[in-house]
Amino acid sequence: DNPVVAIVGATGAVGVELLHCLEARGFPLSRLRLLASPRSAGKTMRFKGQDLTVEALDESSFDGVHIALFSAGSGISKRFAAAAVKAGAVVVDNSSAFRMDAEVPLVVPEVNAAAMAAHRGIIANPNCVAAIATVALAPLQARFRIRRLHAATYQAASGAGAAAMEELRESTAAYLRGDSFEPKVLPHPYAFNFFSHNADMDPESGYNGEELKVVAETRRIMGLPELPIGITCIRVPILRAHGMALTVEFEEPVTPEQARAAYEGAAGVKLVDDRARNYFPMPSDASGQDDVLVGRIRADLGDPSGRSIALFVVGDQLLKGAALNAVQIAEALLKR
Ligand code: A2P
Ligand code: 11C
Repeated sequence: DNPVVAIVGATGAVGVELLHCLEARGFPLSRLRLLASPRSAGKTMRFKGQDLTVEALDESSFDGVHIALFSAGSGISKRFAAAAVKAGAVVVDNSSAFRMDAEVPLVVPEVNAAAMAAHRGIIANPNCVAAIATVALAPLQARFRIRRLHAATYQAASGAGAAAMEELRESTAAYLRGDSFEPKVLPHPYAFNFFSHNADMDPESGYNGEELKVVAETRRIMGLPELPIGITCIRVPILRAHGMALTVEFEEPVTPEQARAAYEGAAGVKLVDDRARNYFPMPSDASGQDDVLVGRIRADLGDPSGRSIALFVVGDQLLKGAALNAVQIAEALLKR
């Protein structure tokens, strides 16, 4: 029989995309349960032409559930994942709650699908930057030995949830009307502005929580626990696709042609690298797309040794950065 699937946080920015991914990919399920806060109980959401009613999440929500897709923040995951596992469900958790737990695999199927086998009821879905970056890096890692990474990110509103996407729309409209706008979700004016990522800053190191997560998770997914990674994460006024400038240093010289060739037939990526038309990855093209767009592949002029390649990557934060990756993990679970 097909599994019963539950979405925890079904009404959120990622939750809505989970519903879409399950439907669009024809995920074989016998029943879909939608769980959210009591505020949303009784609301309906469309799935395969039917209205499904959202239920308030509680400890008993997981009776009969086989796969629980969690995307309601790490507090909810910490509180309810154990109840779901106890009820017999496998949890695919989109929060950061368990990502660095040695007993919980952290999985991007194109990169480290084999890690899933060791799960004990919970599989962690990575941070969106880590997921998108590792899909772009995996084809290079498969051919060349990576020894250092530098990343600068351009992160969309969706990473901060549905309310941040609404704040981008509202503050932009207010700006264009000439009205003042008091930020409620993000800490700084968002319209026609960008700022250092809003995750908590570690005053000692000068890095914010997002940057520290991306470093730790990228190392773990790629199986390179010591990889030196320099990173700057920035929030930009874009709705749902994250961009990142990556500079990858290898153990041996790698030409741009060799790097480009590594992407031939690679899973989950699409080359957008047209120098003649100055056409490279953009959020407007990546939004709504499953594939991560990779382009601007060139020698890094900052490393005259020829060992470093620069590239620009854009991926839909809500899809490969979150919902799609979780559904791919669930699909892989069914195959096993
Ligand atoms: P709700 O819409 O009822 O508040 P986002 O990341 O877009 O902010 O979404 C967060 C998701 O987590 C929403 O679906 C939200 O539901 C859900 N959520 C927040 N708090 C709780 C809670 N206490 N119990 C269950 N779901 C919650
Ligand atoms: C952002 N990546 O764009 C973050 C949000 O580790 O799941 C998601 C944080 C995480 O703000």
